Amino acid sequence: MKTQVAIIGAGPSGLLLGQLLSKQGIDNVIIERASGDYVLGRIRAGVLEQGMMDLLREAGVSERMEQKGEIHTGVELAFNNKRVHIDLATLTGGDTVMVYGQTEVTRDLMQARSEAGLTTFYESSNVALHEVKSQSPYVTFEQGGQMRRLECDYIAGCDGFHGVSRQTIPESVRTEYERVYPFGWLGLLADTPPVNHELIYCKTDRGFALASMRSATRSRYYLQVPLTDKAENWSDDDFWQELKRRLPDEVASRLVTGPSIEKSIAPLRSFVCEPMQYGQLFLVGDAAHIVPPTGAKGLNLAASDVATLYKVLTRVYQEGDQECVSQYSEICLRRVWNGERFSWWMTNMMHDFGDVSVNGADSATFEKFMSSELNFYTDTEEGRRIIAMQYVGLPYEPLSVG
Ligand code: FAS
Ligand code: PHB
Repeated sequence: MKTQVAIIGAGPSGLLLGQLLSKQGIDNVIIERASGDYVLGRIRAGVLEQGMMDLLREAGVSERMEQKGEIHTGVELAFNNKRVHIDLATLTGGDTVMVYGQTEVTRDLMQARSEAGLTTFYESSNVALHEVKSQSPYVTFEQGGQMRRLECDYIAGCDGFHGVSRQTIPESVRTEYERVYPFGWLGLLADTPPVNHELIYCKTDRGFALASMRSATRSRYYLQVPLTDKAENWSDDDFWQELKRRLPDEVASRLVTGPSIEKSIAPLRSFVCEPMQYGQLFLVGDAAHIVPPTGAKGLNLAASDVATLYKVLTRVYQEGDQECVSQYSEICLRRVWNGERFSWWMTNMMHDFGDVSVNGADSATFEKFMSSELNFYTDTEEGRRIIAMQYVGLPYEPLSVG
């Protein structure tokens, strides 16, 4: 078998890249470890930046997003018994975010790929990347009990944090940067009306909480929990009671509770692998970087990587420009590190680090620093503008002129 671009992973990165390349006539095949249903069953991101909305429109898969997604012009931070509204649209000159779940984005992309008759090998095992430094790399994998070999020009490693692609870059070449946080997020999905029309990020002395949503009838909530916690240790009622303790009183008083349809704990980590390319292999999205979800950046940074790789490969195949290939990693990392810093900063400001010392400061001292930071950036319009600019997403980086 041969294709132009082999894509490892059918999460949002792989599917979006495949769709964009296909619209430019660039042949691609996706190799995915799990089943399509399993991929759809993962409940993850909920907020899309302007750049991702535009990319989904360019990919021709935005119809349901336009119908079912909700434009949000603001977001709230609640702390020290006050609620601060960050007016995203006013502070950024009109930029907004879209609330539309990653599951729906994945569903739209899967449907478009299937309708276009593009090849996706689900439930593939023993995926291995070969000769990535040569001009003729290839991928081997097992599918339906048969070993397969896919010849290609380039490989896009869109296989997430636990994938095989990053491991294909020799350790001597890779530099990995990491911060693991001493807590996780317990997420709950319920078919109940959201408690508020905008997202509320809550900092309390009991820990962080986030009130989000998927639609007017489906809510998504998160609680900061210790790393030792397990989702099965939390009954729905325990979750709702604790959420009420962390929401602002007026908001908690109107919380509609109901049975959970999903409950899971996600660990929080900041992680970046440099470089994001090696020979004909490009790392995309979570395969290269992870952020704590406090800044709603994970899925959105994956999208900006996809945009850059799509532009590079389109230039290669349509203009024969090989020069731009070497720009990929540097261009992606400039925006990735901005997203990493914002997510780390929001996590430090909004969470309770308990008695864990941070950056050499004991927890009480660190807490004082962070409270001052939160007040400084929310008390002034300039400070709120800095938060708003990052939250809606910084502009995508252009390729330098070839
Ligand atoms: P993904 O991990 O989504 O997809 C990788 C794909 O590759 C998967 O389908 C996997 O099965 C496949 N794969 C793995 N190894 C393979 C192999 N060897 N061969 C073939 N295929 C392989 N982001 C936010 O913005 N907000 C959130 O609230 C949020 N919550 C999250 C909660 C959790 C539990 C996790 C893990 C992440 C969360 N994220 C969130 C981040 C998340 O949305 C990612 O940024 C997004 O899924 C990135 O998409 P991909 O890069 O496609 O990686
Ligand atoms: C979500 O709705 O899942 C969500 C929204 C914003 C975040 C994190 C998660 O920052």
